[in-house]
Amino acid sequence: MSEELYKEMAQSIIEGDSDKSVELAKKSIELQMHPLDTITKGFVVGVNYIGDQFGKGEAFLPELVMAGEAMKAAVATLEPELMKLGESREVMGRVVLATVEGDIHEIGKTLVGTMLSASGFEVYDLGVDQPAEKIIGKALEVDAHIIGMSALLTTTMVRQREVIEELDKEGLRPRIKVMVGGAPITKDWFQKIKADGYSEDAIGAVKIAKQLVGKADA
Ligand code: B1M
Repeated sequence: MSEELYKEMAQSIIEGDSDKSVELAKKSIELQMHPLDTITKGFVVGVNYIGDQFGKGEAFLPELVMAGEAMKAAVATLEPELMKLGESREVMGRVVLATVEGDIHEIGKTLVGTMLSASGFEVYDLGVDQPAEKIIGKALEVDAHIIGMSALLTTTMVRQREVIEELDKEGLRPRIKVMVGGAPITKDWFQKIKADGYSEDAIGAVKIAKQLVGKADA
């Protein structure tokens, strides 16, 4: 049953059909399916397929845009369910979150933000295409414990390093810790740019953020 539904979810993204993806997201809620399974086993399969096709020149920009919209709509429908997963009452810390300058990919970053909020972090999500000065300025304004940066393009991941260099220049680390993520981000890159934390997915991001504020699960 769920396998069939996961396939339909992936297909709705491949077809860029936002009405269908929202309908399926609602159905998964009715069926009390785990929202993270719905995202990773269903919708993400579709968006990855379109991404691969686009990379091979077998899908075009409008298809990528429509798939992105359908994915965004599905994740937004699931957001209240994702928030229920954490139900943490303890305040864990403040996180300034952004997709770096020149990069408008927001779905993964938003998912990470939702999971952090659900786990008790106060999240200031600046959105996409955010320059270093805006990210650092906000972190100082709210006295953030963590800056979280997402980058989906090999051409924009270098912006993560620029923010870290700027923080170091201003002597703001280790007071402010830096967590990085996004599809092209690897352990090698995280070590190379001397970030404080890195994760491949939203669940991992919560775990790392808790470690960074000294509140890791026992
Ligand atoms: Co873009 N795009 N895109 N795109 N797009 C990729 C990234 C690409 C790999 C597709 C491909 O060619 N195969 C490719 C990048 C190639 C490269 O750099 N090597 C690419 C390209 C080329 C482009 C354009 C340049 C296309 C063009 O215009 N010619 C353009 C760039 C625009 C720009 O940013 N300046 C572009 C545009 C777009 C859309 C706007 C159409 C759309 C985004 C819509 C939106 O966000 N509102 C889009 C999409 C949808 C994708 C793919 C298909 C899917 C991305 C996504 O949402 N994934 C993507 C291919 C792919 O990644 N498979 C692709 C689902 C999401 C849940 O996963 O974002 O990886 P992800 O987040 C994960 C983890 O990475 C991690 O946790 C999340 C949850 O598990 N994570 C973190 C993310 N951030 C984190 C932060 C953390 C920790 C973990 O700590 C702070």
